[in-house]
Amino acid sequence: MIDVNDKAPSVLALSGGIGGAKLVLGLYHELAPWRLAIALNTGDDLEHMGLHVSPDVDTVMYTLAGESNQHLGWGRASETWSFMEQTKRIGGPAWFNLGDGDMALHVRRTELLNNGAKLSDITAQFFAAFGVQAHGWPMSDQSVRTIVETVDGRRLPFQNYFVEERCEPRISGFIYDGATGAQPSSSIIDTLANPDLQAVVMCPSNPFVSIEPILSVPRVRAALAACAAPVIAVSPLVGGAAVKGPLAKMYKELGLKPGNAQILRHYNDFADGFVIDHADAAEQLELGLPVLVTKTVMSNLDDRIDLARSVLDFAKKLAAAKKPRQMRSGG
Ligand code: FO1
Repeated sequence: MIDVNDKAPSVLALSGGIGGAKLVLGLYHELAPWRLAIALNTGDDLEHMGLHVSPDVDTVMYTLAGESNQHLGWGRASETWSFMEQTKRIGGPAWFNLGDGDMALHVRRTELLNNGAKLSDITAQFFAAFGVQAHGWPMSDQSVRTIVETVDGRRLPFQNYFVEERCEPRISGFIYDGATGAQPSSSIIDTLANPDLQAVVMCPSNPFVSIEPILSVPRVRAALAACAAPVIAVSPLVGGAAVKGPLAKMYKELGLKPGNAQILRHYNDFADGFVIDHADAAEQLELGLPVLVTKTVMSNLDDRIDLARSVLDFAKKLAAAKKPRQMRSGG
């Protein structure tokens, strides 16, 4: 019997990017809404035209509110673009598109931040305003920004790499600028320590630019390693290629063979189970931990819900075998 006064989440998802938001939606439909919490990547955040924009926060909020732009994968549905048209007309930056409705979030978020509000409190206000009952927790209230290092010696803020330069530069590495001095979200740390937590889900996002920023915040990795609930990682790769985005290209440019063994290296310290697609079933024997082989490509809402259900069932199976453990070295 669910105690409706107990709003503690039973599942914590770590999500960034467009792929991650798909599974978050499946989990949102599968669980009682308040039972889902999402650790949100803010490494993609940027200051643009004096505004603080939090893409991965907004993508999850729009997705759970049923207002996401299915065509673009980001931003809101039935958006208009007068602001951008008029911005270009007067010589403003054209490379990063801010929709008219979307602008309300950026202007209001910037105003509240400038008045001293915390990003986590602002996000809770916005989620409530959009009728989203899941808990959306930015990984930190401090600034942690993903910087992409390129082989020609540049350090590109993430959106300049991803949007302005369309992921074309050859990369040599990543910096999570600000991570060492950042405090992790206390909600995330407390939830990971909650013995009633039933599962942690690493959503199928790009590990380098959507999940590692969250893991780079001090104490997050240790909290995951000490978590009593099963930690399930869902691979963003199918057949060695990223379902969406630049992941396979990143692996190649780093001299690494794109594949599930590589994905797992990001999560070795704490993953209890790994979910891969049927296309990669042959790899399961070499991965060295319990593997669920299922359909991980999510083309519609049913796919999102089915994958969420499979992941939660897998976690239940692993929960019996799970014992708290110390953090393993390497990773
Ligand atoms: N992605 C683009 O490819 N082009 C854009 O102009 C763009 C603008 C934008 C504005 C707000 C926002 O929340 C997201 C936006 N995105 C855009 C997507 C964004 O770059 C990605 O969703 C994430 O940062 C990657 O996970």
